[in-house]
Amino acid sequence: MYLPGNASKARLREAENARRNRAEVLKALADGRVSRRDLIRWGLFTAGGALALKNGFSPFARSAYADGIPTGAPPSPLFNVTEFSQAMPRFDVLPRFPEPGFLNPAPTALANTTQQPLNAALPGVRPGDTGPIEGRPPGAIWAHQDFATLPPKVAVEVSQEGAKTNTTYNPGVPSAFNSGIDPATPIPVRFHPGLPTQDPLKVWTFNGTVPPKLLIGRYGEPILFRHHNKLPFDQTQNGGFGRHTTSTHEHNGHHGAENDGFTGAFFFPGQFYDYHYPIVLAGLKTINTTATDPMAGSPTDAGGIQKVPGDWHETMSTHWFHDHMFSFTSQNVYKGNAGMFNIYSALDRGAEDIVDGVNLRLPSGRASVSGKSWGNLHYDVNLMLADKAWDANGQLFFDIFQTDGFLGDRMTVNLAYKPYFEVERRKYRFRILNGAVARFFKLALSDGSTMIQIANDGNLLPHPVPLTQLDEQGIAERYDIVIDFSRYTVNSKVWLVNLAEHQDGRLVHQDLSIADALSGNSPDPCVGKFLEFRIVRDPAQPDISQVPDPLIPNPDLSGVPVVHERIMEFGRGAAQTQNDPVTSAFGPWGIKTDNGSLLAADFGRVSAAPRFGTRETWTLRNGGGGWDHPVHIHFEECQTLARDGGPVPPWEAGRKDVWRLRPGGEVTLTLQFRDFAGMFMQHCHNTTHEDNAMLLRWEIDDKGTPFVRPLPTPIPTPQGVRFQPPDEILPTAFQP
Ligand SMILES: [Cu+2]
Repeated sequence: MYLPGNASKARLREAENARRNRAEVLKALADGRVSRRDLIRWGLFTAGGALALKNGFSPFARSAYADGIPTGAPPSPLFNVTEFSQAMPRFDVLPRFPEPGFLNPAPTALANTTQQPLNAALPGVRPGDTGPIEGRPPGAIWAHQDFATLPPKVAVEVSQEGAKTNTTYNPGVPSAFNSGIDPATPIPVRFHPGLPTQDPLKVWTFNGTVPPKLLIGRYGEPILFRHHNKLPFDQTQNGGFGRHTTSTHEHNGHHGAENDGFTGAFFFPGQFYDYHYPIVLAGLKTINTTATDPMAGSPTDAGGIQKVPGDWHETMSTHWFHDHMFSFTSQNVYKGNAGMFNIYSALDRGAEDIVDGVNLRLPSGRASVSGKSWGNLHYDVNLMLADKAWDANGQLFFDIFQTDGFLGDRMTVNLAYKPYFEVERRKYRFRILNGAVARFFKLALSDGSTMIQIANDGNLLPHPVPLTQLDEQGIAERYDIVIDFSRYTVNSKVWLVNLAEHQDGRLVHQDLSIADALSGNSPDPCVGKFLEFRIVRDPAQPDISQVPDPLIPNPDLSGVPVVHERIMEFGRGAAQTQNDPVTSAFGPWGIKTDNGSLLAADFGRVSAAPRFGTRETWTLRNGGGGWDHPVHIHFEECQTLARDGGPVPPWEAGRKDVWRLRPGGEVTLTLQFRDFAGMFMQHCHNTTHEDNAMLLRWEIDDKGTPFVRPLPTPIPTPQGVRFQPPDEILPTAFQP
């Protein structure tokens, strides 16, 4: 896909011209000046949605300069920057404030529909129009569920905005634990100090700044996450890609759908959206309802445990949050709309020196040193992996015409190009997020030594799993691992290495050996070393952290009957049965539900509607062998029952929310529908596939008043959200 840096000048020029041409068309498409139908008519897209093989346009068309070789894309210029020459910044911890009292206006159970004048640059706005200050759909169905019983105690206020310099960086640790970075030094948005600063229209992040943001929370302490949209009012002011509307998904929160970032519940520049994250253990309304189980708890500031209702086996640890804008998720997440969320519990305390028989004492830091009884980050490090590309000017570049899945050619960790990170000779926990658009990773240490996987997606595993290579990690999957650096000497180095070689965004082409990945011979520039660990000193105190076994056993579902089974098959060549201009997407990708037709996404279509309070079994099947799909189910952590009809490997044996189906593969899982209700989603988390229509809506809507069967579809406009009946209800949606 990407040409090597030593390709001939003619070929590089040819590839750059093709890329410019694609960028022109993408800009026109993003501006709304042309439609996908126009592109098909012009012969640039095939009817199936693939990029036509036109010379001078497609990176896959044959080069005029080399027989049988694709044009390719020009490599992202490095401006003489070398790898491992910048420190990796830790995440930027979002400030937390006591609520009520902080947010103005105060958050409300129903959406705040106070009117404001609208900016005339917003789409469809006439002079004098007004619209609501909050973009959340109005009325009882989209009210915060259990807002009175689980009122917000903490306020976090963020904005979506264009790139600007960070003058308030808070890594949450002293600079000795952040490779010596002085947080008082202003940080412009750039992938390396030697690379150009990003234009405000090219990169849109939380608060407009880097490093990426870390939300800190604990059970029993609901957070009101107020998200302001400060993106340009004019949707053509997008630097060539990205949509100025957004919907924020807290992946994988157990809460009402009004807080889930439903793809059709997006909001406009000038508005905010209040997301209420109750942070509760699943089962809170049926299990341990009086909060007597000592294992089900939240860390108190005094170092003790405040008991909470629910099933402690449902405790979660590592989430992330990101844009879920219908048809624009890949562009918006790639542009910077992604953060991480660490959730602390009695079990996963973030204080390794608290010994009470409940705390697992995972690597984090000592309360007795920091004075913080929970949430210590000294030895608990978030890593967001993402492949990026930039143009000849060093500005972020995206290519929607790679409908197989967009691949970048430069590896970043926490949005820094191939950085280093200083560590002590002791155990560390790394919470690794695959934040790519379409790339899978497969990680190993350069010396082939052992890592211990302790969590998969948001959840600690039943047992820790020692591995010399992690499994392939799909987009949106989180792997928490522990690395013990005490086996290295001070001043030595070891690297994290990516073994998964891609040729395109369809699937991993091959998993290389560590030696082959390190050889530099792979044509994929994102294979090989990408993060350098520098072992710089002994720890000031002995390492008393632990990796106990067991960690968190799976919830026992033996007493919960399975009332229904569903099959979702993911494939290419989908049909769109709807003409709804707002809710329907086009593209080659789709989902077949219960052996029906392969359908392209329509968020007005109800594909499944399980009954509140029940349990079902779903089989997710890959309809083809030439693709992999990391499929995400919102809302409820699922237990994987089988992979390809056989046993589940130990690193997938816990609860999960994303499954790689693998080519021709399938997984069977079981999930419950409880505590909250509303409309949720299931989709491929290769966000290129998702945006090109591999997404469906499912809902829990028979909870009683105010829910109705089926739920009306929200249609956001700057003047307010209107509702319409579902476009379609699949025949098996409400069965039995
Ligand atoms: Cu996919």
